[in-house]
Amino acid sequence: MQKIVISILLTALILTACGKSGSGSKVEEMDHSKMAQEAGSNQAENVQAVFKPSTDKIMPNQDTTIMIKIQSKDGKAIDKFDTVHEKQMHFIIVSKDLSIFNHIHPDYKGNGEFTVTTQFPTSGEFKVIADITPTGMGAMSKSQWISVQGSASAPKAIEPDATLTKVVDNKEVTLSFDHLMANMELNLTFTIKDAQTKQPVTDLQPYLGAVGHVVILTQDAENYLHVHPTDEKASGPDAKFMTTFPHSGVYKIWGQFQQNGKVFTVPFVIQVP
Ligand SMILES: [Cu+2]
Repeated sequence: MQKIVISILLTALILTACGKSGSGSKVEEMDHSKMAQEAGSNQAENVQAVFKPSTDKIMPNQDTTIMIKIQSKDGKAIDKFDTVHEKQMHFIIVSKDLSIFNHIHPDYKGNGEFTVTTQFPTSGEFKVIADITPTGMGAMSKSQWISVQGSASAPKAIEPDATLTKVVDNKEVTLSFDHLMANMELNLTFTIKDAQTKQPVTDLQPYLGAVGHVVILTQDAENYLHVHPTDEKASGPDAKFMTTFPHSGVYKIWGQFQQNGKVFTVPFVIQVP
């Protein structure tokens, strides 16, 4: 009898210890990074991207071709890329105040060279971000500021949203988190309803091979977060993703989803405590 009591007590003690320190998730994090190291999957430091616009005077609202060359630190072309979410490169363009967002897909020309033709809608500074997975080197992003000619209008302040419900293209989209903390893997869920009828939207179509695509940037556009869907095959009303915010601060999140053949983009600004 006494033995049983002791073992119950011990179990309780162990459970309490795990719960209290949150050491469970820390251990898990360590395991992940260890695994990544062992797989040699993060070689971002050894890879560079050269962004070459077709002109050094980029004008707003005019077709501009940008060549993106992916190479090693010593200038050797890197020429093999994994296809991730149906593409070998995802290319994100944002204005400095993050009010303008564009997500496009450059064509791979071989020999580490991609090209894309786009238009910048205004003057000012834009950040371009290439999201790639060179084969065997892991997922990474490379970015550069690009200047568009003309006098830019004053940047808008980036303020955290008071409410995480937005209406876009007649869809009411609510963003929620299981817990909102820096430096901890977390789940973010977009819940999508018809804005008029309030009925759950259940006929989302796959977009880039998943229920949706999410981009997250720090307020200064310097940090591009890795986000992945946790249930790729979902069709709504919930679209779930996983990410880790590297530090506290203000982040902008764009969720992109497809219904009836049309992609809609929902932006949110959040404060991570
Ligand atoms: Cu993409």
